[in-house]
Amino acid sequence: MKISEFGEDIMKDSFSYSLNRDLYDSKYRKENDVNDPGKFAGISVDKGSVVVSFENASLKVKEYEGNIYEFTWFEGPAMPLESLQESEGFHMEADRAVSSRISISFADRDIIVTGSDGKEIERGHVEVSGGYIKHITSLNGWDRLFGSGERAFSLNLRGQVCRLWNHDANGSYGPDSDPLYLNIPVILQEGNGKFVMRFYANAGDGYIDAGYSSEDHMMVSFRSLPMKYYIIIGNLNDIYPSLSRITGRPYMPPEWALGFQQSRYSYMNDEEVRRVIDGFRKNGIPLSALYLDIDYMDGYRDFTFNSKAFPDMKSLAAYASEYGTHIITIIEPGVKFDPGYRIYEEALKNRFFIKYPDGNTLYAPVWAGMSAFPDFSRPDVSSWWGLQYDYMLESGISGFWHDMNEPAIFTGWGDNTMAESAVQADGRHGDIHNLFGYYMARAAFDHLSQGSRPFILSRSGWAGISRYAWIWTGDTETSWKELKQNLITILNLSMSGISYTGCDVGGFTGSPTGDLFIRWLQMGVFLPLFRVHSSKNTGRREPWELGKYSGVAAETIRLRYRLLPYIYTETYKSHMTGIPIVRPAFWADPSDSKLLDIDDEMMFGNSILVAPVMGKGMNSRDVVFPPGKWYDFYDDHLFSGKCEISAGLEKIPFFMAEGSIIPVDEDGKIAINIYYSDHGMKGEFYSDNSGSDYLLEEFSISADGDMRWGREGTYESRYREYRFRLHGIALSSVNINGQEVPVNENSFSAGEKFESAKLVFQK
Ligand code: MIG
Repeated sequence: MKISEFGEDIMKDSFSYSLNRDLYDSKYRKENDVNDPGKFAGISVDKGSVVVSFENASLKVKEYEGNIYEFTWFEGPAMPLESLQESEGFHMEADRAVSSRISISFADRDIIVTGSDGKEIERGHVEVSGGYIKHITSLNGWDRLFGSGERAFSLNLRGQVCRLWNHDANGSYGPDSDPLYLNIPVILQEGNGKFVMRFYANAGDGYIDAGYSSEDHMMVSFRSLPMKYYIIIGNLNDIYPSLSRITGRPYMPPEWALGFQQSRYSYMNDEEVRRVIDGFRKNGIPLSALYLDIDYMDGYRDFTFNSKAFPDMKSLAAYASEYGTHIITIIEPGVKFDPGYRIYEEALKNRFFIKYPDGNTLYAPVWAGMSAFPDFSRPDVSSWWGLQYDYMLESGISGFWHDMNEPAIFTGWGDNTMAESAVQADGRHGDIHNLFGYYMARAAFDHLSQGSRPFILSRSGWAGISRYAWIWTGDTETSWKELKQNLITILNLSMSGISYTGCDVGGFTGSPTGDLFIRWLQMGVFLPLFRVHSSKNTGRREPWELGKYSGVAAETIRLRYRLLPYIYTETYKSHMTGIPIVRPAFWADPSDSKLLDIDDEMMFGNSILVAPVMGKGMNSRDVVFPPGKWYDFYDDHLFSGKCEISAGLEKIPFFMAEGSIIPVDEDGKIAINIYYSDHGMKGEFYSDNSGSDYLLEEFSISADGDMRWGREGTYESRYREYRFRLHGIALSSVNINGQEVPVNENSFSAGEKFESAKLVFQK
């Protein structure tokens, strides 16, 4: 946002805030009081933990269940992490500390971590220099690096410098912009198909220098403490569950959140919202959520409605809900300075706002003008904040969109966020800056989850944000380049352990051409968050406003709803395991080196490979397939290796892995799609009552047709009749409990659930 776009008051406020910030930050500058660890003094084991002593430091290494190793050099502000289960631990063997899976030794200046196979996992040291405390580890020439949160870089981050400082991109960004809204100190290192993950439990300012300054080193530096990191080893399917043991597992969202969501900055009033909902209804396009951006508020005051534009929110929400549409409102972290405004008065009286070190409340301009910011790191402030959502719920609002929570501040010059010297309960703002949005999401979640499952969409966050909220990639440009970039950015968010991700379909800032919009929408079908959003002064993007592209847009959105049973099942699996829903193609087989650099394909859950078309006028593209055979969704054509796939505008190249079983909604009926493989087939279908009553159905079929249908839980799904559809092989007959059942169009139906069946294939 350019400052000149605001009125004079905000300009004045921006300058006065910037001045204050600079005065406080220089007066209360923080001297880094950490010394370099200095000379090595010895290594020993104390109650199973390794202690490596240095002149000025003592490193403690603990082993936890899940192949997790915690390295603590210096403690600092508390981080929101789970408590871990200690495992057997270490003992000394000569000059090495040894556990059942790794050993730790010291040589030259480095701590060396070696696997039980004798291979080196890490070689590195910690040093303090230039005001930063740094962890420096060796890289091999071929190592790749992934993760680090929201990054507008290449998929492999090797050679980049990534700043860890949550930052508002100010209205628009494209490739290479850094830092962005959501930084995560998680980095996945790959070498020869083997992985090491590092997670730095630090929420202050820092950098991941991914082999930029020194080609054969990675350097992770922070300006503040703690210097504490976790190393996780194993394969990808073990590493992500372990990461989520530390940072918390993704929560289980409501099913509607996975439907199509329409947004715009802004739907201005009651009438416009009704018109949009009517449009979806008339065109027979489902709509799960509609967003109200900042203009719904009374003068940008949180938890208020502009009563002229929205005189009766309750009846509007009821109207939307008849069509299955949930209304979501934006919420800002800044509370307007406005004597007489209840929220402001309460927070002021209770001393809930963040202050400068001298005790003065920190005021800074945002949309509402001068505002103060609740200290969400405090439990009492968070509970009070959570209660404010009740008024919104009572008004019929069912989800919340946390914007500007880096926090973003309008400044005259300098960094567009909160003064580093500001004081929060958990520490100096600068030292826990990257947790601001995370704590705001936690405050809302903790209250809202006492009712039904919450939906919170947050722009900022930190490691483990999916336990509370969804995220999107913010204000991305409208361009083909940025469409491609969004996929890469989301893949690196996944590799940072984030499950619920998405982007503004069509880009935030411009008016996409019809084909760009359709291609973006098609990619959106395969992102957890499927949401169209755009800035002011952009062309309309409701599906019926797209002229000759309207039909394809409607079909694309309907496709998402067909896939919902599969998507919900994959969401449940992610919730249970911590494994992200969207994954890079190499997830399917990291030992296949040709997959490691593929940045224009993705796995959507376990069974679907997607190769979005992301170029102007493109009607086909090359697809590199992970090992095994892949079924074309549209015609069951089998692919493997590398193939050119034709894809006119109405077609999305996406493929089902052989051997998978995929539940799909067919006009309100459930179809269990079985993709034949001579290694056997299996898959799941999860459904629930939006609460704790659930049903997890597990299907498995051997290559010669012995079928089992297992179930866990008691939920009676809304689907009565199940249709089983065979792909890739002709079905001759089916026998359930000694009875022959009819086969037609290579499928059979079951009105009642069975335990086992015999399928006879025509091989
Ligand atoms: O300063 O609320 O990223 O999605 O439409 C811009 C207005 C504030 C930024 C968000 C964008 C939203 C916009 N907001």
